[in-house]
Amino acid sequence: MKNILIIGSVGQIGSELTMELRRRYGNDNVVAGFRSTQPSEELANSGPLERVDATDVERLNEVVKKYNIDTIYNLAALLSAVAEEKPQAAWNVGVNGVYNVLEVAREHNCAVFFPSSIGAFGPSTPLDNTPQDTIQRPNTMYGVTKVTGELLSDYYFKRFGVDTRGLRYPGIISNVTLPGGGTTDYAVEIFYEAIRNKKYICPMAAGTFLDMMYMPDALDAAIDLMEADPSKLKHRNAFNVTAMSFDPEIISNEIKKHIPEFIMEYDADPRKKAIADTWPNSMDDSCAREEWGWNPKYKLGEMTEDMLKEISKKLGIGY
Ligand code: AKB
Repeated sequence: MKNILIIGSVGQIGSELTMELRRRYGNDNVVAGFRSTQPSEELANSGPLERVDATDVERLNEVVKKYNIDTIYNLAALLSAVAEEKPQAAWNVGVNGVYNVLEVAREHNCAVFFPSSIGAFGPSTPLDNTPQDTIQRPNTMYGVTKVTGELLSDYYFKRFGVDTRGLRYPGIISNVTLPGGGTTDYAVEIFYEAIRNKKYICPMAAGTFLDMMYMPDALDAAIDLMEADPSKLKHRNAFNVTAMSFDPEIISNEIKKHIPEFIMEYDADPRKKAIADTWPNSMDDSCAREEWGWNPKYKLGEMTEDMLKEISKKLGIGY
């Protein structure tokens, strides 16, 4: 029986991952950890809930002991654009927090999931078909914390035998919780604006290709990796995973297939452009496919259709 703790359960990935884990492992076996943002009623009423902060190691220890936790999904982090505004806070959560989680995991024999990112790459990384093992010299604080988290997680596996596993997530597209402060947020916002106003002012520069993934695939990826046969894993922290790569024009044209009157104009945010220009155009995720069977279900067409349908339902606005 798995006893799971999610740190960051009210965030973009955490809110949906917590509910999916509860569906799969039973509500009582999945503890939703939150820090300051109030959890949704669904999250609060469906299973155990605890205030936990990755930077507070004593509290972390207490909760892990109380619930006899054997697996921790550590999703606490500041996204890339916010991390550039608050680099000290980003380091505290993204490095000190990760270190605390690994120490607690070592002491209590827990497995740990670590979400790295395409942000772990940098300007000297090959941009196309970015290999699993390549140059990682990011020039953002977000990237620095992600590379550090990958290295620390691998170190704890090799040195102490902690079962650490991680993914380099691309931009995640979801119709449930909005992202906050990421570079790839435009790929979610565009759907809300297309339905509300039939128009979107895009903060991403024309021609910027980035890897993306629909949330159902992002959840499967995390859970499948944690369930994978350890004897098959040649890598651990962290696997390249992607489902699609597009630039703003491509996603706008896909939306136009459903909403022909939709128009997009550009007003590129130079801070986001500076970050996105150092990230891969498209990653090679063949190691994830070979080592634990990664195989995303949603490509651009299916994702767009589902996003429009679900957001239209949620907003009560037809298209
Ligand atoms: C961000 O844009 O910061 C994240 C990411 C790709 O890690 N969505």
